[in-house]
Order: sequence, then C-alpha cells, then structure tokens
Amino acid sequence: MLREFESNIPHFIENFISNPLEYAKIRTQPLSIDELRQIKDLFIKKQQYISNNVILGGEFQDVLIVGDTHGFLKSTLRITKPFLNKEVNSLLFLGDYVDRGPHSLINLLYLLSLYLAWPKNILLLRGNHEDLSINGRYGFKEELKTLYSAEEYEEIEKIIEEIYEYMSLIAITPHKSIAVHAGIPNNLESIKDISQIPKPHSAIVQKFSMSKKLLYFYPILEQLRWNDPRKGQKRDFIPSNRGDGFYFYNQAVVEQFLQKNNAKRVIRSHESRRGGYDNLFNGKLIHIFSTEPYFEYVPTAYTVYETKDGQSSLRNLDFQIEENNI
Ligand SMILES: [Mn+2]
Repeated sequence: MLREFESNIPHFIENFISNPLEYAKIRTQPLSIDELRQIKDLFIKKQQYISNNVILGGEFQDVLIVGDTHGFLKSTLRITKPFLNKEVNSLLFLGDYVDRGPHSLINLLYLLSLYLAWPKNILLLRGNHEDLSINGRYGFKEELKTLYSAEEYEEIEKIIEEIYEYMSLIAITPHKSIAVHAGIPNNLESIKDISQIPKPHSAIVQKFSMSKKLLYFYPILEQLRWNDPRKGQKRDFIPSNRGDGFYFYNQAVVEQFLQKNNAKRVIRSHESRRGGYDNLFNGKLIHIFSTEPYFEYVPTAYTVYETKDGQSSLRNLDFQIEENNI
C-alpha cells in the first residue's frame, strides 16, 4: 500500500484495511464487539461536528464519487484501490453500504475504517439503507445474527444505529456537484436548512419537539434519502410508489435547486433499476450505481471522477475511463 496511515488509529483498523478479504470469511466475526464499539466511538468523535450539509474543500480537489455498494465488498475494494494507490485523493460515497450483497458488515466496516484512517479525504453520506428497520427486510440483520450471539446482537444493533445517525446527508463538491443519496425534498426552502438537522439525526425530535419545525425538518431528512427523479413529469412533485411521504421530482425542481444554490448538477444513486449510469435533464442530474453485476438491472457499475482542473469522467469499477466530459 502506498498511502500512509494517519497516526492514532488502533492497530486492528490498520490490519483490517491492509487485508479486508481475510476478514470476509462466511460465518466468521470480522471484528469483536469491543472493536466495533471502538470504531463507533471514533467515528462519532469525528463526525459529531461535521454538518449534515457538507461543503467539500481541502483534500477534495479531486474526488471519486461512488454510488450504492450494498454489501458487495469486492466492488468496494476495486473502487477504493486508486485511492490507496494515491491515483485519486478523495472519496465521496452516496450511501447504501449494507443489505442485498453478501458482505454487508464488512463492507460497512471497511468504509468506516478508511474514513478513520483518512478523515480529511473521505466522506460517507447516509442512504435509506442506513436504517435498522430497512435492514430487517433486506439482509443485513440476518447476516449479523449469523455472526454474533443473541446477546451481542442487541448491542451491535445499537452500535450500528448510532453510526448511521452521524453520517451526513448532502455534500457539494469543489466542482459544484451536489451529492445526495436519492434526491431533492419537497418544500425544502434552502439547502442551508439541512445544516439545522442535528447529529444524531434522531435528536431532531427533541430539538424541534412536536412543533411545526419538526414537520418541516423531519420530511427533509427522509426525502433526501428516498425521492427519485422522473423524466417528463409535469407537476414538480408527485407521490412516489416507495411509500408515504416520498416523492418523484421533475426537471424543473432540479433546475431551480441548482440555480438557487449556484451548483452545476446533482449526483445521486438509489435506484438499481435505473442501471449503473443515467444522465437526466441535459446533464443536470447524474445517476450512478456502483456494485458489480446486480441482478439484471445493473450490468455495469460506474463511478464519477472530478479532477482538479474541472474535468469530470465516468469510470468503471477499476477506474478506467468509460466516458469523458460528462
Ligand atoms: Mn437507496
């Protein structure tokens, strides 16, 4: 490995990053409950002061943007290789690290470990699968139950939930791309309002009590992680078939949002059925999905790379250029 570890991370995290496949054996605990607790504590210590609305600068001059990885560790290892080789300087993940794939826990732990080793170069946004009630339906909880005893499992649920609650919700890159797991919320007045959502996210209930403010902020927290874009839709927002309180948004919504925030485009993930890459609304919205063959929907997976000189390109999982000037 060419990139050197930042100091002060526990030795077990260094070992884990150096050879994650060694920890990915089926029915073997990758890390002990005590080690999981340490990762959670370190993550919260760093993330508690990071806004839910992150303005990326510093090391993020060139950034590789990654869509859903959904427990597919092998995809994640291919994607993160150019970062470890110092070919790219920063990584921005759009959420959905767990469920569906065979290695949810280790995929999540690997990304958290990378973050702890290089906190200035990595950001992990929260997707809709960073949610225990969803994990009960799509595989992550089942996986945890095969790895840990019933007693340990209860504590692990709490550890994982706390980690989710400290992941940020939206970010803007130096190239003026707004990165988010799913999309633009109905009734969002200003992107700055997202900064008012507390960490942990569940503290939103205490912070705004049962006031009108809660009825404004809570749907924002949900819709950033659930809404989908739709071509040719006349009304700005229509109810989504994903569930109550989620919406499909149209081109006008995206254009107004970009104009208001002086941004160039939205980059999002979230829909496997849209495939590995889609370009909507004349390039104002880029969709990417970043796991290797994923049922029939995602025959090829992609990432987006934005460089220092303002270029951006579509990349495959091995960082090869698929399309320039996107
Ligand atoms: Mn999703």
